[in-house]
Amino acid sequence: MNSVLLVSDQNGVRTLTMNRPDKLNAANDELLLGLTQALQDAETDPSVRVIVLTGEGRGFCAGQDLGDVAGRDTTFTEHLNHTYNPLIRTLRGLSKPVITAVNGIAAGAGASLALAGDIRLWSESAKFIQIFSNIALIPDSGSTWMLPRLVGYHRAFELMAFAERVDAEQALALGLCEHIFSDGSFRQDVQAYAERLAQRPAHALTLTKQALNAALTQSLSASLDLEAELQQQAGDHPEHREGVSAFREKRAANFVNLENRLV
Ligand code: T3D
Repeated sequence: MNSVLLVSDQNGVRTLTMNRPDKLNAANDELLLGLTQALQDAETDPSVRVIVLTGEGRGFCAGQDLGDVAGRDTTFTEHLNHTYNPLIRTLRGLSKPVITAVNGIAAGAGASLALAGDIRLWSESAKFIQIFSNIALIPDSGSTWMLPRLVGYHRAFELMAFAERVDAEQALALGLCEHIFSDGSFRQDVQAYAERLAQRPAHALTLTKQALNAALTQSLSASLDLEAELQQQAGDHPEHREGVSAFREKRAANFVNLENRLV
């Protein structure tokens, strides 16, 4: 059977590949619910240190499968609450770093997904379209929250109103992605980047995510308090001892399987 979601593991990196290439990986319920479950599975699997989300073929994800909407017996609100919203909440709530590897066109809710990673890596031919207004819907799956925080209210509104096509160079300039890799070596470059991230101190990165996410909605004073609390948790962790020992011994720190090596 041809699965709508492919799952593979390599060197601490779990790659989830949306696999409906004939439809540019447009999302049906099977894909949305399966992806949410796969993210939860990755979170609880101790062998996974970094998660990569990408698409098969020339698309990353073209948003909602419009072929599925006609015969649907749920309202838009029910559908979002059942599928996209749990997916975005799960993705953004993961303690592990998520890389969205945008291999091709990201449209509609697919553009929201592209933004939702902790790190966004794009291929040189990837495109981003807040396409919802072309079918007279509003941006969803977190785009109204994420995009204005990245580009400001006014640019976000313009991108949404005209369903403007954003290419990789523009995306880099706008802060929608961190790096652009060549089309020809995209998968290998993403894997190499993800493996480098997987070598970093996982516990400290989890706490860093927690502090950054809280900072998006709280005061400086509240962030200072949270930093003081989380820094204690980081400082008490074996990763910190390994980092300091490595510095003193003038060697590279090894944060992987630390607990196993200490017992
Ligand atoms: O609960 C709810 O339902 C609300 C949630 C909404 C979330 C949303 O995401 S709303 C937005 C839905 N998405 C779209 O409106 C995008 C529709 N697609 C397009 O406008 C274009 O396909 C693209 C601009 C993304 C890419 O254009 P292009 O020229 O590169 O490719 P294409 O030829 O249009 O698409 C290739 C195939 O994929 C084609 O199939 P065919 O003709 O070869 O058999 C096309 O129909 C199919 N496809 C692309 N996007 C979708 C799709 N099929 C179903 N649903 C799609 N979204």
